Amino acid sequence: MIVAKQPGKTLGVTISEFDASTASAADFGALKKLVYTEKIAVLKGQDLSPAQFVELGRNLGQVERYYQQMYWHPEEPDIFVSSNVPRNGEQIGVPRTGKFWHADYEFMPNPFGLTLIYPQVIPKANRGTYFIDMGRAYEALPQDLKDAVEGTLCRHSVQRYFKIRPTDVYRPIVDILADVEAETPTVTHPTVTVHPVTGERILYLSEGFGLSLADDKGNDLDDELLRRVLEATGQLDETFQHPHIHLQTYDEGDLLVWDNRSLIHRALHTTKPEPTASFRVTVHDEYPFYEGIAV
Ligand code: 7UC
Ligand code: FE
Repeated sequence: MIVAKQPGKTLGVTISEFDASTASAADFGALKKLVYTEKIAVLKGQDLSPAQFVELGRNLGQVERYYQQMYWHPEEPDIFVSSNVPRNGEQIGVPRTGKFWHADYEFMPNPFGLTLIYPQVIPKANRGTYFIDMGRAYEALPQDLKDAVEGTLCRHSVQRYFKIRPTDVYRPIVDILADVEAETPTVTHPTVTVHPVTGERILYLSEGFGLSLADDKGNDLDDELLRRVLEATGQLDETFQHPHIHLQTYDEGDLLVWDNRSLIHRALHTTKPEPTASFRVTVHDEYPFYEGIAV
């Protein structure tokens, strides 16, 4: 495997000549190490079937299947499908996913450490993923904000971005919200987590799933603090020019593996819906999601 920096980018490396079918355990270990330190690894020139993509995930750890069936690939349920391209005239997966700042499974009690994205249909314009490294964003916080979030907790829920299903039509929205809270109750994680491999301190919150901050006893903190932290990290910049924001674009054959502990991301979808489809596999590696997590 040949590793190179991404020209003009402060985040991520490209890896050429990584063949998942012949890679050794040591190769998969080396790939994971790069993901922890460089945050994004772009495997170039991949040509994998859905089953081979899942197999690649299994070689990195325990694959986590998405909790909602409507996202599943029809033949490989361990693949989450984001697509607006019908297959045999039918929708597969869900269109326009992830168009908001978030970490994957941030609203779950035990999120996974690794996300793999394998774009299948890449539109010509305006398709990519924005990322913010929340380790660096924490490092860059003004001292008063660092002090203000120290020892606090953040509550997370999928409620604002839960996708209405065909079976939800004509149901009262309050009933749908109650179901969401019953199925995926609001979770609490430390606002500042520690990466189990790199030891970095990470601001673990997002505009999409972060609901509120609380002190260590669970008392609500002023919403203004959450807003200031979101702003300082670049998540409120709708022009996407904030220095913390990295845009990852895709070439045919790219397969991304990223550090879901320290990166938040946001899909860039075309305003005019060009055909676009991507497959996702998510993996628990051998480390806890953050130091001290109760699982
Ligand atoms: O449809 C979506 O945007 C999916 C989102 C609510 N969850 C992705 C995840 O892994 O947290
Ligand atoms: Fe996502």
